[in-house]
Amino acid sequence: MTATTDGSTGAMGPRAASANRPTDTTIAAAGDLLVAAERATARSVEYLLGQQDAEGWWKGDLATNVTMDAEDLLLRQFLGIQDAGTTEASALFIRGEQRADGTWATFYGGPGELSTTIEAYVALRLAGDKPDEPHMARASAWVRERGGIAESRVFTRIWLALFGWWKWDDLPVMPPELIFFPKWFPLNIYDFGCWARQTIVPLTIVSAKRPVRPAPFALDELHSDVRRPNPSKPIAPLASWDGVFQRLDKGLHAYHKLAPRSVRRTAMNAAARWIIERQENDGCWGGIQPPAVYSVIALHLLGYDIDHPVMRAGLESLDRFAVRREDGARMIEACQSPVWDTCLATIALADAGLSPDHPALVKAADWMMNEEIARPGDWSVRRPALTPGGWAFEFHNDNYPDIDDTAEVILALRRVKHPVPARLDASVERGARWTMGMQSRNGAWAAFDADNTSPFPNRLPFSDFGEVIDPPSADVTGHVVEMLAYEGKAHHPATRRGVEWLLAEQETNGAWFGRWGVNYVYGTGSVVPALTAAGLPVSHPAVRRAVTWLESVQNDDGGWGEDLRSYREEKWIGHGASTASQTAWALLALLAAGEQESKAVERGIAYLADTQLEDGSWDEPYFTGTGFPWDFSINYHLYRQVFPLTALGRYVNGEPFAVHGRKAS
Ligand code: R04
Repeated sequence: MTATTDGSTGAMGPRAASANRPTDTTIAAAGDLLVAAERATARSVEYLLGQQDAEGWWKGDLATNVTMDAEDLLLRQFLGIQDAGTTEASALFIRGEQRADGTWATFYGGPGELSTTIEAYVALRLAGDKPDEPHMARASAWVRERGGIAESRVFTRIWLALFGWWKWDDLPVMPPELIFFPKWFPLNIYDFGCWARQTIVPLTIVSAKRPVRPAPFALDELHSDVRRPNPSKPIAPLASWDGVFQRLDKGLHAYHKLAPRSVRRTAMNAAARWIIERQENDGCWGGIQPPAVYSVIALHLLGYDIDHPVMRAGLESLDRFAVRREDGARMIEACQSPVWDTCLATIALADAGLSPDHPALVKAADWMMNEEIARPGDWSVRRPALTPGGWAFEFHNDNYPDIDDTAEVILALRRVKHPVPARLDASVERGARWTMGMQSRNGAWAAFDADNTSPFPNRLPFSDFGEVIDPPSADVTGHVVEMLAYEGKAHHPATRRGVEWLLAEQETNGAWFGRWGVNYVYGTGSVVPALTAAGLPVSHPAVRRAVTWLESVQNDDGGWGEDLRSYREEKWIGHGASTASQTAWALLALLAAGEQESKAVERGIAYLADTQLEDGSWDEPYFTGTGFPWDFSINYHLYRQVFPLTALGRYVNGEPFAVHGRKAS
């Protein structure tokens, strides 16, 4: 159905004047689907070109959940730098995200979530909302019903402990001496995924200092009547991993009291040095908000005044995570996505038929080439001999280039005819070589590191939220295999091992898991184009099974949608309300599988054409990006534009390398 949320008519000009006609009778049955697809493509190209920054990049908002905004206010409160305007603008955003039942969710349409609701509630109290106001009372009643603060995640209880609302002794201990563990020792910081590592190192300082700032109010209303003496699980037997790690935590609590002062001081200084060495040119850490927030707190606890250059730059970088909405609300981004958005937009525009030497594409290529990372980073710990090369996701994150961005930037650069081809070639070749060097032992690729697969970080009582390691995933491996194939390396042993890993990783239903996008539709949309690019015939059983699965989960409206609950409940796998980005991912797989003439593709293309808005864009309230499966979800505001355009472009113009010719392998 054509149902546009802004009340505009559909995309099809006069023929779409009545907004509620079924797709089949509007476009496909009329036999002008190709014309409709071409028109939708042209409008989308115009829209996307209009979104490019003068410097050549694209960046859509990256929306997550209100813990970002709440923690921003808690940080300001902790440092004593709150200001009324900022507080009210954040409160406005947080209030606007509250659900009817008084709770906050972590994604659009999702269920109330305890830790998120607690943090949002506390932030609103900091902003002056009173506990007996109806919206606050509803929230606190729900929190109490769910067991109160005691049942919330470790991060939430750390924030509360900073103000005396929770006891430091009732939190897992993470000692700063961790920084001394050599890189071969279990639980050394390089065993953690880079995001967890950057969060944990500053938190070890906080955990050792155990600061308590006076709370501006009590929080009795968030404690449940059924208070449990010890919020942690009952003690597990010593012979189990849980038992071992519980006793380790007990030992660390004892050590916290006994740790020799000089050892502690040396450890905290080493941790501080580790943090400061990793501060980026823009003052941020890792381009993501949580490590930046905890780093600022940790350095502050070690005596860095808020006027110290390191602190100033850090706090200013945090200000740049704020996006102003039209209504004055202030939304904090967890992260900013310019490199990722730019490579995806470049691919989309090129596939849509924009000339490879179009100024917008050349400008984008120039910008991307200037973003190439030329120095070692944390990844070098596991791959010390590997030459740098590659890209990060954000504006400034030189210490953490990632494999996913590098693969997609290379695919994007190859679509552009640059006036200095040798420069582009050199950049691409460094990136491809780096990517090959980052292959994990099992033949697949992860996002940031090689062989980051230790089972121990997940066992810590500290690790009750999100992912703490970075093992290889099908979606990233798909992007890498696709890139290597287009680089003429389809028969290289590294690529073959990647393909073998992907084939072994296919689920029995025919899909692949989506680690960084929701969910099996994303994984499958990434892997199928990779397999066919690498030379698998479209008749290969793995490709056929994927096609069958995608066709089996297509919605009646012609689109595809997969609910975030698919990370939790099997019945949601492949199912959910249709969205533009997920429909596009399914189409990318089907088109790569040679299904352009199929009913499924035609209905999917018609869905995209029919749901396009007047200005050439699509709407998408649903979150289709994944930070951590289930725990942290992302609404990438540009996904709804770039992926539909890529799908439409490939439908209209054919597969990209059927057009430009594949490099000889
Ligand atoms: C889509 C593929 C590119 N790449 C993934 C990048 C995602 C960018 O967005 C985020 C990345 C993040 N990391 N860690 C966090 C995070 C948030 C993002 C994070 C979130 C919460 C907490 C700690 C860290 F929005 Br608490 C890597 C592969």
